[in-house]
Amino acid sequence: QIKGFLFDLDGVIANTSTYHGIAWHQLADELGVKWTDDLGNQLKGVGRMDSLNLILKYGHKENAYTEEQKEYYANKKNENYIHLLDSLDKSQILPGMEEFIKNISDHGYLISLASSSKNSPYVLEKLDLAKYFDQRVDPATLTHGKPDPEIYTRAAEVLNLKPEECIGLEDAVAGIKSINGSGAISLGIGDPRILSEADINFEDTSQVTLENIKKALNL
Ligand code: B16
Ligand code: MG
Repeated sequence: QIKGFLFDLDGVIANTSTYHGIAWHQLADELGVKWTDDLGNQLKGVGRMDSLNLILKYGHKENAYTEEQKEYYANKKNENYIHLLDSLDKSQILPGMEEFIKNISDHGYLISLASSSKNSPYVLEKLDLAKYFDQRVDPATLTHGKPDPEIYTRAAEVLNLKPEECIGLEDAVAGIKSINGSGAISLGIGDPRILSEADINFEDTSQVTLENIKKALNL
């Protein structure tokens, strides 16, 4: 029986994944690493330093910078990202997501946040959605980021639920792998060819309703 929902934030609740993409693209240009859609997809859902390391690896520059220089570049990306968040408001909540979150909350499902982003509390407040969340995982406390299962295992645990009693929602390949590893049911939002490992898939957020999920899972 499903008792809880575990939410990714960027690309699932709000279109902030676009802003992460813009900020990483800018940094890749500065580092002389060629930006591709494939690189962009690899970075989705992956934490800040892991993302920088992926970019450097992609550009065959994994040993080009000291840890201190990498800190500098990671901070620079974050400052750019936060700047892009200045204009963030409720209009950037993805179609149907506020209604969906409100509906599952009204139906008594427990809700937690499994975002890799250290900016997620700020983003949820800005979107006025923090009130719906019973718990959240602080990504700073994780040993391993997505695709490791730790964040989704913890997201169920903080609700006092087993992963098997939960559905995790993700727009990223790394995130689907993380959900699957935890034992929760994975719901992919986006291109099913990219998110092929998801248990169930919806092309976009407007299709994410309790009714459609129950139908897809034969519940
Ligand atoms: P920050 P999610 C992830 O959030 C983003 O998808 C990813 O692009 C970003 O690098 C990561 O958070 C870390 O974010 O630099 O703000 O701590 O998709 O897990 O909600
Ligand atoms: Mg995401």
